[in-house]
Amino acid sequence: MMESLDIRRRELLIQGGAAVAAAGLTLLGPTIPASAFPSRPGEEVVPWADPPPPVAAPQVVPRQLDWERLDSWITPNDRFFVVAHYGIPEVDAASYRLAVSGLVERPLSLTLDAIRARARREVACTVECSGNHGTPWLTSAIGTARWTGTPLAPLLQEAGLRPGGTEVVFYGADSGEEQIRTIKVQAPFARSMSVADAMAPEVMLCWEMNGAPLPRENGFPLRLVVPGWYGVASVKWLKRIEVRDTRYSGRFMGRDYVTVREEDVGGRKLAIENSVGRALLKSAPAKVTRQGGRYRILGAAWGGQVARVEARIDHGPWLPATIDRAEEAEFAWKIWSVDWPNPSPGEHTVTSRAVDAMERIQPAPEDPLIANKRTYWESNGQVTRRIRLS
Ligand SMILES: Nc1nc2c(c(=O)[nH]1)N[C@H]1C(S)=C(S)[C@@H](COP(=O)(O)O)O[C@H]1N2
Ligand SMILES: [Mo]
Repeated sequence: MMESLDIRRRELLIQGGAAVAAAGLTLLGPTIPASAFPSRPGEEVVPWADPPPPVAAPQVVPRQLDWERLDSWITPNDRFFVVAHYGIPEVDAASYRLAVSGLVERPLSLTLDAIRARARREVACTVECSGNHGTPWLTSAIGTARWTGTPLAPLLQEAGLRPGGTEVVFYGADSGEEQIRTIKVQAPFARSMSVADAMAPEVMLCWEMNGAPLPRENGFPLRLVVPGWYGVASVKWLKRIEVRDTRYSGRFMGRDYVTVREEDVGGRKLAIENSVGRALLKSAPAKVTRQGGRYRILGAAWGGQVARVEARIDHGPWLPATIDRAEEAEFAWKIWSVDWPNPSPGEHTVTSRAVDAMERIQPAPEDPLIANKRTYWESNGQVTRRIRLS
């Protein structure tokens, strides 16, 4: 039986709507569908005037989203971004085994069939690389998919966590040569989470993406999906899960994907470092469209409990965006749009900002959170795009 996290969420929304209707409220006014997609008849995309430069590391990032082509809540597999730090390994499904080892009562070695026979779940979630918008050529390392798999927590429970186990390490089948101080070693791609974080009900082992087997580049035959975390947590080509009693501090925990930010500590600037983890509140304009003489801006917002989104043109006032309620899920981006009435010809900028349920605002580039950062990860500052209108 398929239990879907976003269906449960939608039921809640429907109940909420029913409560409003029952109270006889007409807050919502006439029901004008606020759907952003499909595009309206005759609507065309006005291209951005600031296309990103060529990708500096095409082997690591072979594909990114095309914001101007964003026309669905779900990103089709062949348009989904790919990040592969050690190349794209070919894993043989027939001989594949997932090992569960370390501080467990019963180490496991599972075939794909055994994993696929477990409780089936689906989660719609957005995956964003934490380097996205941190460097000019990485501005579209994001996508949203329906991931199908099985929850991780019951599997760890079956293996039996031994007392003292505090950390769960996820190893991919891919590895590469790393220079660490004076030595050179072959190191696997790996990430770890605390036992508490790994046991969260939404963490899943997935073998399908948007109803198809995982594409090779997105982790075939099995990947971890950690909703609500930056993409780096969702280990692809998953080979081994190890429970330990020490912190794991491989390259992707302790050297890369580490935010270094200067903070004022007693009048001195000190560099404070943190390993990238949960996704941060963010939004970006996706595209500007024209339908006859009418313009609108469409975008996405994600990485937190997005309550509302605002957009501004040039240095004008922040305009409230309409969030598309047609398709929503707890861990997936929200699609928003704003009408842009009577734009003047010439060059303009378009900026957006998301606001969360606690009224926290996506930071501006000059906010110390962003401005004092010395590494490019966790670049959730407001995104400004340039456009030229005729
Ligand atoms: N085994 C493995 N898993 C990995 C990576 C990797 O290089 N190797 N890259 C990570 C990073 S940094 C990101 S952003 C996401 C990207 O997922 P995608 O390629 O399916 O879009 O995968 C993560 N999982
Ligand atoms: Mo990433």
